[in-house]
Amino acid sequence: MAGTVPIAHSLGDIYPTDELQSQTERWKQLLDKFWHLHRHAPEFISRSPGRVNIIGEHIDYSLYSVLPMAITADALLAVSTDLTPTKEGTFKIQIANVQEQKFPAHEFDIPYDAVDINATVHEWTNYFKSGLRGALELLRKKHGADFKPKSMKILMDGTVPAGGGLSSSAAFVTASALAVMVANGEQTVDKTELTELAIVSERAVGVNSGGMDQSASVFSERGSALFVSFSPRLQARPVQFPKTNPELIFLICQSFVTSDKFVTGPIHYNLRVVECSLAAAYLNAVLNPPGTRLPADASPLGISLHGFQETYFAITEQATGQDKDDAAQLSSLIDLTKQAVTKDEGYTREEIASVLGLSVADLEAQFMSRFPVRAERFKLRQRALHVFSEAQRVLRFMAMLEGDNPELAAQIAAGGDTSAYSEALGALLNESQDSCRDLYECSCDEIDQICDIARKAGAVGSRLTGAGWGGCTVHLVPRDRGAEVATALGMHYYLKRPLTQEQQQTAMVKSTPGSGSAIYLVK
Ligand code: NG1
Ligand code: MG
Repeated sequence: MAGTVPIAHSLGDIYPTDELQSQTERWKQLLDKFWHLHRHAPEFISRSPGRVNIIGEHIDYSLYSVLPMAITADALLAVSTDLTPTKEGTFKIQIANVQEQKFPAHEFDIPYDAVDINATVHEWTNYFKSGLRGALELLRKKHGADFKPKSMKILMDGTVPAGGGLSSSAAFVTASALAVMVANGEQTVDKTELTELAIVSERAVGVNSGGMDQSASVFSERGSALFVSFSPRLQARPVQFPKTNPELIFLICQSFVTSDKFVTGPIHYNLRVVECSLAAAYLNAVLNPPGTRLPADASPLGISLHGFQETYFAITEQATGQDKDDAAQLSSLIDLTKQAVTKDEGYTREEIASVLGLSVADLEAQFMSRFPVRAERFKLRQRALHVFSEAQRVLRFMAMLEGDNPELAAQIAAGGDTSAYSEALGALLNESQDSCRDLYECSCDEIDQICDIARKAGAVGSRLTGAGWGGCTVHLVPRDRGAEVATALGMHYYLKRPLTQEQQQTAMVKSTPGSGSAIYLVK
């Protein structure tokens, strides 16, 4: 699904009808505030949404396909370009946030060719700068090394909660990169180029991320989930849910346990990325014939579990003449991992290094130097088993959405009850949650509790969404059970926590799939 970022002509192009009034009010406030700050209107607004992941958790950086959807919460950047002369060889960025207390305004004089980002301090404008840096690299590639970036005045308004698992970061980085492209005269912005540069850019903020969030933010279309694949290259296409009876809705519920990847990366997110790469290298060393090179593909660390799958089956299929489809390959990988990676307690650096034929220093340099990690043991068995089984669940979920299902079609046509189908979809989400909790260890007590409450009240599937260790949950709920689920969560979870009024209001949202990045030209 190639294409360019759309120009929105009205808010109705961006938001669903039931949100038009509140969004119109919000956009008006953004424009007013911009005027108040700069005494002129912005030229355009760059918009990118957050996302919720339906299924396929922690497998994007192993280059397996995932199924997220955009939500309506988003990052908006109101922008004008600025012709005021600047210091020789620099351009100026003036950036402010509508939440000025929480996110103070800044001014930067930036050399044409060096956007400096200090990833060791947690500063909100780093996300803008990382989008800026990525966009400038692309612009320089297009227009030559002596390209001079424009100065910009920016006012940001974000409604995706930060650290809440709905990918405020990808929304902000993507909207920033898009804003910089447009401010510098790009009439059209290619979606794939924008996504790829946002993926690489976000790593500059200190998180070794996969590519799901940025893809969902850029490519999503209203009313559809998005199937995103990363290998052999980034591809995204919209996917529809069948019209079940009762209809299915997504309920997105915050845990209000904040998990900040920037702070906990070395023991959580970045460590998992490293464990997956180590698992791929380990499997390669013990299962592939000596000398077989793993493809150094687009994985953040150059070696991915998906890359291992490809080499392993290329070799065995050549030897045996047997062809396996993806699902069968994944089943074999689960068996092979259980046989070949036996240590439940995990592997030390020394143990892994000796299997890979490396010194510990080389192992650390190769796998752990770009992003720091802290661990005595690396749980290769559990992480690989999660990834292979989760990749399989994505395939099963997709087959249920898109495969031939005459029985379901007949039930839908006859207006019959399709609960059995919905429950089977939900079961895959529940299995995903179990695997995240037990094998990947990225859930937490509060998330487990929320899932439990929701399921008992009628959700057919409940799981964490995004990185986990707190953050957000997603629930697949038959519409007629939505109120019950919300009431149960209110009573048994939210009322028991000291929440601010704002938190109470944003704790649960019913979400339909939203639209992706857009530019709105202010007349
Ligand atoms: P969150 O923390 O929800 O933004 C992260 C990664 C994704 C993916 C999920 C887990 C970033 C920007 N995003 O999402 O790429 O790996 O965790 O499935 O780091
Ligand atoms: Mg994020």
